Amino acid sequence: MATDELIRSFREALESLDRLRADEVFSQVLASRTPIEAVEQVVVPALEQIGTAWQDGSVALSQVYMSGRFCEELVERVLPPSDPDRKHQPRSAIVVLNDYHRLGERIVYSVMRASGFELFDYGRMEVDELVERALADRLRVLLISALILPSALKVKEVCARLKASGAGIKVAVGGAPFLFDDQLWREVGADAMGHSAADAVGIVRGWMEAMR
Ligand code: B12
Repeated sequence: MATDELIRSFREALESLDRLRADEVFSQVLASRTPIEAVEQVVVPALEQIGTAWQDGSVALSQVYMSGRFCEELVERVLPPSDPDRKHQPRSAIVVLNDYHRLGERIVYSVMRASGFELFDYGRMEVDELVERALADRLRVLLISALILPSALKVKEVCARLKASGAGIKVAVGGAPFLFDDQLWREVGADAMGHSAADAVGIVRGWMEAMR
């Protein structure tokens, strides 16, 4: 089945809250893709379409919520285990700033770990707690996931305070508001923006080279 058709079937199963059908379609997706490809090529676009449908009023928030929950379970089940040959540099962490969308952060975290990076998982934090913790942990790299615009705008304060501390922490951001507006990451003072979990790995690898 073509990717577009798989996305459509998966999305339909999610919207009708048909967990078995969603599982079935996802197994079909996995038959010809790695777990990460399956997530990036089918799960993420299906959820994005559901988000857009919610915005134009054709699906209810409960459908969005249940779709998110189903996908969290699926993703948790298939993401690869950590690579034992971990790269310990630079000290890194990932966080969801201020909002309750955690799926993207979990995917980026798993993919980073599966690619050999060790990083703190801060979960969900507010600005003050995040800045304090990042400095206390002597981070060199901070990955921030923000899915609603108010959270994305708060990245500005985080970046300003980290820069003012002189700790030299690099900040990469990702999530819907940064996908909707491709200049937003610069406006909030981040050092990089990624469209996907694979981008996160590429960004940190690039910085590692530069920090050597
Ligand atoms: C599922 C979902 C929910 C679920 C979340 C469940 C959960 N446990 O996560 C629930 C129902 C709870 C929810 C609630 C709300 N939501 Co919502 N939600 C979504 C939806 C449909 C999908 C998000 C998702 O999980 N995507 C799948 C993941 C894997 O993708 P991702 O997060 O984008 O991550 C990928 C990349 O962006 C990237 N990435 C992510 N982070 C990072 C970080 C770095 C450093 C890098 C490099 C890459 C990277 O890699 C990931 C893997 O590919 C989006 C639609 C969309 N277009 O995103 C709306 C969306 C994010 N929600 C939105 C809104 C408005 C809300 C609510 C305010 C609705 C309401 N009125 O109550 C609440 C807010 C709750 C809160 N305070 O946080 C809006 C935000 C709009 C905006 N500009 O602010 C969106 C965009 C929908 C829309 N089109 O309007 N939501």
